[in-house]
Amino acid sequence: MHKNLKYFPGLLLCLVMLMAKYSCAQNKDFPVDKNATAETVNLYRNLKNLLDNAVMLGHQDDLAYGVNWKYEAGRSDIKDVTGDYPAVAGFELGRLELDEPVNLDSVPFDKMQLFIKAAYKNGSVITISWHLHNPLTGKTAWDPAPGTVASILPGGEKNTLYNSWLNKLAVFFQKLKGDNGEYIPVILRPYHELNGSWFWWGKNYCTPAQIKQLYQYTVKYLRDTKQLHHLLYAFNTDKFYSAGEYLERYPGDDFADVVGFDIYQRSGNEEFIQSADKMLGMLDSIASAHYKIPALTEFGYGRLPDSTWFSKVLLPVLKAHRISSALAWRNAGAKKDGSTEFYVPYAGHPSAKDFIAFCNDEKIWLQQDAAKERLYQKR
Ligand code: BMA
Repeated sequence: MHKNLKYFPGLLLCLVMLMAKYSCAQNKDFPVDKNATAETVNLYRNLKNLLDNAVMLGHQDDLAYGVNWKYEAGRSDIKDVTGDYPAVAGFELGRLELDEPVNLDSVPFDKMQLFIKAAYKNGSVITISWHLHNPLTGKTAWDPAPGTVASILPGGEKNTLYNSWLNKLAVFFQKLKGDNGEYIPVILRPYHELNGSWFWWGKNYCTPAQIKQLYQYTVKYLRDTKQLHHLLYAFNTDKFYSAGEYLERYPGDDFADVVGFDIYQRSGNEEFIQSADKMLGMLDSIASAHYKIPALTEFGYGRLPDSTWFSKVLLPVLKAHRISSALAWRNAGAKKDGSTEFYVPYAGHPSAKDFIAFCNDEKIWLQQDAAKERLYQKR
């Protein structure tokens, strides 16, 4: 053997280790779409880098309507109260799959396009949920017919129908462009609250393997078949009690950029503080271990019965953890069924003053704070 050859196996091993380290570092620093647009990669990296500094406050349908108003240009309940818009704008695509002009909460899809463009232009983050109809029964997302998930997977009787629904989503996403023709990045959070059992994709109606396959299939279809490269993907459960439960239906690190959960207060403050604190702690550990962005993907205390809830209950728990954003659910106001729904105060509400104090905390960011960071640009 040539005397130098004896070093060859060692050198080879070093090379393989270096390559593995490099590719791992790249994966940690890159969204699951390796062809993501520059703005999408920048958003992903900036959100990660800001984890120690900020919790971006979000609100579902913020620009569309609030309590006692609908579609008034530039209006927002959060802006009415604080003078600024939220840093995260949440929207919902349910019924786009049915070719309807308005979503399940009566927001016209053409108006939604304009709201998204306005929020992006002002520096906010866009996130979109999808309460899609049940493709097997033709009823709503809340029709939990067993076998629905299996029916839309490849080989299932509704797979072609499901693909046609994804095609419609793709058309909507392709129309989202900024002033320079760049695609507007969107954090899509399909199949949310999947450890609950109220939607047809819930845990009592499909196996972990089936929902993981569906999640992976959906990402691959939008990313690879439809060639959409401006989407980040958020995986999110409802309330959970252990990391094992959280990860039971997780599609894997190659299919999620954001990890989150939804939480609503339904009883006392102490109970909420304890469970939110525990879940945020577990989420932070999971996100760190998997190199993902942790987010509170939905939260709320319906109709705000406690006028100091934001500063006394929510703020301390949020500040105790690393959490990229927190999205308050929608201010629907009076609904057709006679109920009233809202999660952030509107002008004149008894919680308004406390909400201003909450938003004034240096860790809670609204749109102007987010805009200063130029989230879509390279830092
Ligand atoms: C629920 C409620 C419903 C709404 C649905 C989808 O939490 O707000 O009124 O239709 O979300 O947005």
